[in-house]
Amino acid sequence: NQQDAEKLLAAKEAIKFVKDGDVVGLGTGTTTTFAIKELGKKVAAGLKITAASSSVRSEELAKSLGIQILDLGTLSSIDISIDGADEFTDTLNLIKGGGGALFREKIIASLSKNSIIITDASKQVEKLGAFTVPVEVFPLALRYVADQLIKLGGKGILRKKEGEVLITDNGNYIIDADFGLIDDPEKLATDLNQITGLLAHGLFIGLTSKVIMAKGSEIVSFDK
Ligand code: DER
Repeated sequence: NQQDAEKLLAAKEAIKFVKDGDVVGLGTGTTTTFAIKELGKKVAAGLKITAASSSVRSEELAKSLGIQILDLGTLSSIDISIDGADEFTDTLNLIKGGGGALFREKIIASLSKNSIIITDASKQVEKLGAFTVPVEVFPLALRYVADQLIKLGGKGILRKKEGEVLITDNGNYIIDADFGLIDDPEKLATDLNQITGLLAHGLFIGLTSKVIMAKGSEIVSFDK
């Protein structure tokens, strides 16, 4: 369908920036899955890269395609990362975490010299916040974090999957917090960073080098 065609187009555009010897950060989600599959083809054709993954599922896909996976905890930098987003603005602020991998995704983005986000046309927004802000919560802080979110104006819902509370790859919970449209995402990000037990949130501010959006058969890039 049109959205999948856009995701593939954006993915193909992003991997043009990957070169021999790169350590590549792999994101998570349906758009990034297209990019990992495209990278697998280039590796099979001789591209020499290593990679670090933001989720078990992305790691398993990459390994199945012959991409060598490194231990993220040993890396002092990543040359280029490719990931998706749930929302982005033309100032390159993002909401991420729809796929539940935001903690490792944020580690990868923080380590990346070049952090590329790929999206279909549906992700561009004027103002962040139509999508809820996912936060990764240490289980023993669940009630405390939920109360702090309410104080910040965020009504949180514990994320479930097939009726069961979702447990992330890191053994934590996710709360999806509805702050409504966010006037000052930098301020909210700072406030969220102060909450003990809130391990990561889906506001990615100042972490992105480029957004590659596919709109129909066109590519639109947004640069820092
Ligand atoms: O969870 C994430 O941050 C994903 O990158 C998500 O935001 C985008 O997923 P999609 O490519 O399946 O829309």
